[in-house]
Amino acid sequence: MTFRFTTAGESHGRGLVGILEGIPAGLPVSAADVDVELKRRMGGYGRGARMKIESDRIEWLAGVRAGETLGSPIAMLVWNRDWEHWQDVMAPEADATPDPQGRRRQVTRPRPGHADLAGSLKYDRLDARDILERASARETVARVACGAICKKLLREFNIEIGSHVAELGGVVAHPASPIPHPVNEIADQSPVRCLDKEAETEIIMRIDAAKAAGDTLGGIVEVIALGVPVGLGSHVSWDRKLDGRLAQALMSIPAVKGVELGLGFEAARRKGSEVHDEIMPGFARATNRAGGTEGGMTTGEPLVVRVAMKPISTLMSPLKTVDLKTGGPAQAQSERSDVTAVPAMGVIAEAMLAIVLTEALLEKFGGDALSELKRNVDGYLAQVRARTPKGAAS
Ligand code: EPS
Repeated sequence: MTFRFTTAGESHGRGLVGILEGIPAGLPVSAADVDVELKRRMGGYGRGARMKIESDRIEWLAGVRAGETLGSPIAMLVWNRDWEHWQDVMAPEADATPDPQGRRRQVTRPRPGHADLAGSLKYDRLDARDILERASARETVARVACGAICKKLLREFNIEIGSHVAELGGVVAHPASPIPHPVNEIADQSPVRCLDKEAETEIIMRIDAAKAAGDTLGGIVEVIALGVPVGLGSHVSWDRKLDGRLAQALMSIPAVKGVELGLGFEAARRKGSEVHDEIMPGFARATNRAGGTEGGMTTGEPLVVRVAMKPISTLMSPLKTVDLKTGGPAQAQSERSDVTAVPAMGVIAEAMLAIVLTEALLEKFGGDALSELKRNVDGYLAQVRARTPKGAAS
């Protein structure tokens, strides 16, 4: 069985499409299951005016009938409400923009940090809008829609994914330890999805200050998956290692610059005795510094991934650049944008984690129908239980 996931759509184009193939037949799904995740993604203190225009909701295009998946590719559409204001700029027809030099709202002063310059050179575009419209994080709407279906599937196996903001604008949160669960029930109450109230207040002040200065802020999100069975992914080949696949998927989120599993970079500074998680009777672990993988496979412990996002590269107080039209020095283009999107990035990271785990689950257990997949998972869990020393949780 092939699992595939792709998206299409430009930020100010007609809309966004997400396509997901390989989800077994018989999974109950509703538009509300998806829309609730889209709404979470739209939130977060520090977002710009665009989120007041949009009201993201999916329309099913394919793959679902009578509230259940069919096993066929699932296609979902989200209209861009802002398209209304951009029709003449973004129209697909040639006669709407007869002269490429005469296009409206051209971007010829590439923003340092954005895809503008490299993309314009690579794709031989004079107007960097041809690049930035797709490079925009608006695309993540479609990722979150696909991730919502994956989350629904994972929940059938008691796998639950959540996230919280661990750091924003240089303010480090100190949440209670262990992190309370379900983490999203608490994180979603906070305007910056932070579990530490004191840090939340400070973060909001920093966002306000950055906005006043025409600047932007980055941060770190921790994403957690509970209930993941031992043995997803594999040690046998580089491209089957789950940690590598997670890193790729999370690093692909716009503006993400770093991904750590468990202790991450900190593990490199410690002795082995302070890093590895001792195996206790019943195969329980004394600690989970590995963050839930060993040898490219899940250990059965919570998956704990930290994702670092750089500050958004559209600055209202712009940096130096070179004008693509004149070749002369200029100030980078300023467009309406967000001061920070770190809280939203957590929701997107949850979606990407759900997509990677779904792919790994389907590749290990197969199944065209949910019933078949469940039998396969149950058989494997019974096998693992049989090998687990008595009196222990498995
Ligand atoms: C983005 C710029 C802003 C963000 C956008 C990502 O959009 P606009 O230029 O329309 O104000 O709001 O994010 C979204 C639209 C979204 O849905 O997350 C960028 O340049 O990446």
